[in-house]
Amino acid sequence: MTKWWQKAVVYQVYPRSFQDSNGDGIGDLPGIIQRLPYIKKLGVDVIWLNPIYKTSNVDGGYDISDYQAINPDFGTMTDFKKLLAQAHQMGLKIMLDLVVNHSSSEHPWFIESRQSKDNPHRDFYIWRDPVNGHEPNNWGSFFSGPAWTYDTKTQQYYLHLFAKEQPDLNWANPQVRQAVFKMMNWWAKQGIDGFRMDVISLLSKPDGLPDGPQAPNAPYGDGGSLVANGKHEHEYLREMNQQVLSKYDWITVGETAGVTIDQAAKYANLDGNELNMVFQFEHMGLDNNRDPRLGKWSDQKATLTALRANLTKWQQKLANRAWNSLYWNNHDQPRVVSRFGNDSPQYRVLSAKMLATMLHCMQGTPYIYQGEELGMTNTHFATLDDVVDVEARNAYHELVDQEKIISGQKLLRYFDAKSRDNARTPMQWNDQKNAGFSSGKPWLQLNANYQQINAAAALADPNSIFYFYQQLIKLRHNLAVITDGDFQLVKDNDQDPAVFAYTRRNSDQQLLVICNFTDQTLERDYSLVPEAKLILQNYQGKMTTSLRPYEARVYLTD
Ligand code: TEU
Ligand code: CA
Repeated sequence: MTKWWQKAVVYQVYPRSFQDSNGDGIGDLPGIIQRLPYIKKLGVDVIWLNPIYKTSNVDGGYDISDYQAINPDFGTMTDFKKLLAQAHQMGLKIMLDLVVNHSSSEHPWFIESRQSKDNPHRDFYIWRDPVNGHEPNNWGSFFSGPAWTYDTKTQQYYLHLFAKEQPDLNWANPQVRQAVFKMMNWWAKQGIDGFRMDVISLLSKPDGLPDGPQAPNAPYGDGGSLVANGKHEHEYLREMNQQVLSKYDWITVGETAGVTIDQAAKYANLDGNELNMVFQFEHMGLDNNRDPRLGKWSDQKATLTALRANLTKWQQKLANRAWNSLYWNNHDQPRVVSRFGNDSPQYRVLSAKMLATMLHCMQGTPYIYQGEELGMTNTHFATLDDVVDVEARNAYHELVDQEKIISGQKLLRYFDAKSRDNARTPMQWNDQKNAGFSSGKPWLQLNANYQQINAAAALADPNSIFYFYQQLIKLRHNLAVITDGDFQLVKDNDQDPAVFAYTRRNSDQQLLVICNFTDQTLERDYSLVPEAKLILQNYQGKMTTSLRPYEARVYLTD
């Protein structure tokens, strides 16, 4: 039986960058309330809000100092309740971000924990003695530098897989798990509709915390690959499911860096005793640098062949075992039209629609990141001063200043392609002052193209990317085959370097999806049956026999 969240489409809001209501340059909850009609108009079912909790804001709110309080920059609990009530009234559900692999170092638990070795909260976190005067192992943090910080007060190191202000919680401690489950049940009582779970695959750390694999000349070893999908991971999630999730008709999605198909099949198993679905990351790593020391920092382009092979694998190998999530973008990823499409004025709209078609006709629950429905593009970082995000700034410090692996100029060009700030530039509402985002100075520089690319222009243009997404969402709601059909590549398409063509089929419908990933006009023959109806295309006017640049077509046979 189809679950409601299998037919749903989610819209992701990054509150800091969505809509400022009081001129302080920071997006806020009243701003989101103002924009609910816009989100409703798009036709989505669920809104996912990035963290809205009290935070020291070292990592965009992913360093939480009180899980049950609202970040005052964003408003108050009253504002949140108003947002929830208004969204519900409009038929929109709200899912929150659950960040419980780590807390902020300003969380009272950690403030207590670092006081003394026998503090009742000591074991809420992961403390170790120095080894030969050094860190307990070779792990590097995902945000550069070592994953350990020495605390002079108690002369031990604490573990932080992310920034040093984000100490990892010790999930092996049942008190930690109970405290988290209690907090989740409290949010359930407030009436929320689900959680997106931050780096949930990293909860269970390996016994003995051994060194990780270390690339030649790399400053640190890779702890992440040892931690991901650890020994007790599924035990913890099943416990969470029993004590919290099973009680509510929620939508839950785990952010699971390093997840394989077989692991995903466990996290998102159809028995429903863990999560509904996970975000896998393989397609987000296809354009990584070949030098492992540079990781994601690159201006490399993924080939269609690699992208298709990857997405096809996830479509087919998860079918009837678990449920996929579908995404091109989020607050950590560069803008899809710049990354996998073509953001030149000539092809931006066409290629954004093509990419949307490719993703939204697949099986899974699609996620749209704010501004994706406008075809917002990557931005440009002229100097390091323009770069705000902790991941990029720390990387610059380590790779340019300390290790001298790359020049500053080169790394800035890689930031243009990959920095998380690309996703976080303020939402472009109109061509007025600060794009209608704020009457004050925005916390992060706007993308310079807001006069051309903005919501007001999109809403006034019947052929805009916005209305194209609206059509795709309607299609999903109306055509069962998009939810339940099987997925097959068109014959020999796996060899095609330029076109992605697949079918979706159930017992009474067939969908044929054809996407030209290039700026070339191409000749292809997919031997269409005469009954096939063209139900969606990204060009207006007369059909041609050849595929035009970035052309996308969807045919239905029933
Ligand atoms: O991101 C997890 C994660 O795997 C990051 O390494 C992320 O993929 C990376 O920044 C992309 O280069 C989650 C959140 O989505 C992210 O915003 C947080 O910074 C991070 O966890 C820590 O909470
Ligand atoms: Ca504000």
